[in-house]
Amino acid sequence: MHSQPESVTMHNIRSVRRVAAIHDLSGVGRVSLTVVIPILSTMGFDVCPLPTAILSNHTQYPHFSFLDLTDEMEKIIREWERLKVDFSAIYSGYLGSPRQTQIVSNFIDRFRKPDTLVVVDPVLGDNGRLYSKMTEEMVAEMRLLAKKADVLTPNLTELFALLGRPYRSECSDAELKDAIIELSEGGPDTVIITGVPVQGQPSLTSVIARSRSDGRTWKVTCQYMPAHYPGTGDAFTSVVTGALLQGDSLPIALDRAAQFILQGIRATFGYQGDNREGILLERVLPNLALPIQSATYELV
Ligand code: PXL
Repeated sequence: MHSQPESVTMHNIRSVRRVAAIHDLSGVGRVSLTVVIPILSTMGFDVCPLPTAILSNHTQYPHFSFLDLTDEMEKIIREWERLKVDFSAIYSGYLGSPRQTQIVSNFIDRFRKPDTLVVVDPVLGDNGRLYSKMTEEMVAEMRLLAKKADVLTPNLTELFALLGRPYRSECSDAELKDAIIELSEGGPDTVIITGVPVQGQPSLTSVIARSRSDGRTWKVTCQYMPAHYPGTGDAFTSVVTGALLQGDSLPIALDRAAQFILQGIRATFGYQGDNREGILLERVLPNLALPIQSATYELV
């Protein structure tokens, strides 16, 4: 009889690297795992989902079913430890309960190796408001988890929530640079703020990012389309994660992600549809295999 190998890593040539993806599974609305898995698979990674909750649809709809998987996560992690699975990246997003932040934090402690990329998307809210299931307790817990990240990707709403300050949509680049420096103190090396309006230019939007170890602050600007699609933050951070794993520099990773989101929004915007269903990801996924042709990044 052929016995099962104790370890799934020992005797394999690991030409495809693994990413642990810690997000919810929402059946309708193209957010979290239904966005993260296709993007990172297309970019060449083996995505291992550690689901945080199962929902009928995301929480920007007025009603939804919600199965909290907090207890199951601990069982899954225990089995992954027995299998000695190794991950090139650990990437967390929407969490289903405050206790899950501690579970993810312990997971990072147990599975992180010197070259593991830890990406935390502190999914809490958008447009100045927390999502319907999010509480102040979750914000406080997320603040602790954020410290474990190599790369943290808040939108403006999440940035101010993590800093414990009132939301403002109008901020100068210098103010955001200071906010990033504050957030990354004793925490993430790289902070990427998404969805930053460009002051005085309503047709543009931007991303501001800084790496503490590198000391430079980058700004990527692209056209703003006047529509809100859920899941674009998940798509953005997924592309950044894939690009960094592929060896891109931070500004090129930002440009690839920003351009991909704009392509997705453009593919969708021309139709009269329900924006809550997100961008037509299926139409633009193949673009991820194309090399980047131009970049907009600048130093600020
Ligand atoms: O894209 C963020 C997100 C992820 N997961 C769930 C959500 C949302 C945003 O609304 O509701 C369940």
